Amino acid sequence: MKSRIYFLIIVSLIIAACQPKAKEEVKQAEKKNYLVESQEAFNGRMEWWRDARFGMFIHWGVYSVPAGIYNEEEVKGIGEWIMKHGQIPIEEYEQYAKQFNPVNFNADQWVKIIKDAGMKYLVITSKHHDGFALWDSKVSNYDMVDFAPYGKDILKALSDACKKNGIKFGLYHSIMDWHHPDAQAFSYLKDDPNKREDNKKNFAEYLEKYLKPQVKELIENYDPDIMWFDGEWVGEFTHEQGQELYQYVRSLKPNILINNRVDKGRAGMQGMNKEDGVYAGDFGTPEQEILEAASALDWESCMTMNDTWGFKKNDHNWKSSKLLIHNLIDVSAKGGNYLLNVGPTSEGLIPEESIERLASMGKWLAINGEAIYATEKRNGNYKQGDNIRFTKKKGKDIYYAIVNEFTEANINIKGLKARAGSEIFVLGYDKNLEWEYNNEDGIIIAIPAFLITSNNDSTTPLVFKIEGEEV
Ligand code: FHN
Repeated sequence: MKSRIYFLIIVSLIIAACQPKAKEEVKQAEKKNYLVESQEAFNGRMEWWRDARFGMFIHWGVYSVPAGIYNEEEVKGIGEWIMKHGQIPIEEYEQYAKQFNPVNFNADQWVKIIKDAGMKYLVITSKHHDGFALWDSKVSNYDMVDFAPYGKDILKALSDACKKNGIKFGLYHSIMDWHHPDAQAFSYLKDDPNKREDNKKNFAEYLEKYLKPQVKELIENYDPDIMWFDGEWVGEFTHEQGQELYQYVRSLKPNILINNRVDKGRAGMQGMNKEDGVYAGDFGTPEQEILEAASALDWESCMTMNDTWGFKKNDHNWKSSKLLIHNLIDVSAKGGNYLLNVGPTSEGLIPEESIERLASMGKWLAINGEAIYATEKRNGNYKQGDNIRFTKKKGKDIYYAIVNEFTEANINIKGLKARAGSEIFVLGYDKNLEWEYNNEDGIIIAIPAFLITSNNDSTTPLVFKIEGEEV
């Protein structure tokens, strides 16, 4: 009898031991490989982003408190790097966090500025390299709610305001972390070759126990449309970890978009290394640059309006509205997106200079937006000299010739043939224009005098809408 009982116990123990393994195996088999995706599924996921063309980048964090000044001296370089460039010890930098109290922050106002600018999405720093979290993290106390006097969750307010207003919501998240003890390694402290292996081990722990749980919080609590990683270049972060992070994020939200800096595939600032899909990431991220030519790959040029991402009180080197509008056109013609940065103050205000420029862009887009949004990514003819850029409406035989400046009474547009009998318009003016076509000169459009005289106001560049084909 006893031996039968022993036998039964042993059998049930064996069954119990096998049980979780079998479940684990099923789980493994079910684990989806998000690095492999059909073109159709990828196109579907990317659609809103490709149509959007124009988004706001927001670099906001503790660095807006010193605003470029440390020990009464100007620290050279970009504002959000002040901790590194000023060699500010962690405990001292934390004191700035204790003063970070943006009482004038108003999420609805920010989203209104975004909408009025004609932007369709935003990407804000949930955590920059300094490690400070803008949301109420349960993984760490080094955040806006637990560590700073403000005590309110910035990402909650912004994600709600975005949802309410139909603006897509993205999060910039730094892989490098100057604050976390296990992430110090080559990135911040002096690199000691004898400690490299330990550093890698520590960093792997930081990824598993800190970065990934924080990313999980972000995705579960704020439902972002984009995870925009950065700080991936540090030696202790590997390609395999990048692929794994990509898989992890997609497993939490399958239709999310992730930039290429989740992995090690950024090829310089142009950032377009896709090498047979070896590197993870849905789009390239040229920084402070616009690709030299059109590309059929997905890319987004991120750019500052002055010389810093995070607020610096003495940076007044603003780009003109005209240049910013031209950049947006140039990027769109080459099939990319434009992610234009603002660096709010520690009080929570977007600088006036930025607001003015965004308003001008919005004014231009309100008239000419159809030549920018939902235009087709293609490898075709995207420009004529420096003065003209071409875009094409998605899925239609409609082209836009966007002319920066002109003084002549006629304009010749080459590389396009207008459909016989079709009408050519300038967006914003309700009269069709006289035109003719010949093989040598292309489309010759007569420019009415009133359009030439308005050349310098905010309606320019002018957009000619042409139905036809490329030749
Ligand atoms: O080091 C950062 C920098 O502070 C800023 O966030 C930009 C934005 O693309 N990215 C990094 C450098 O590539």
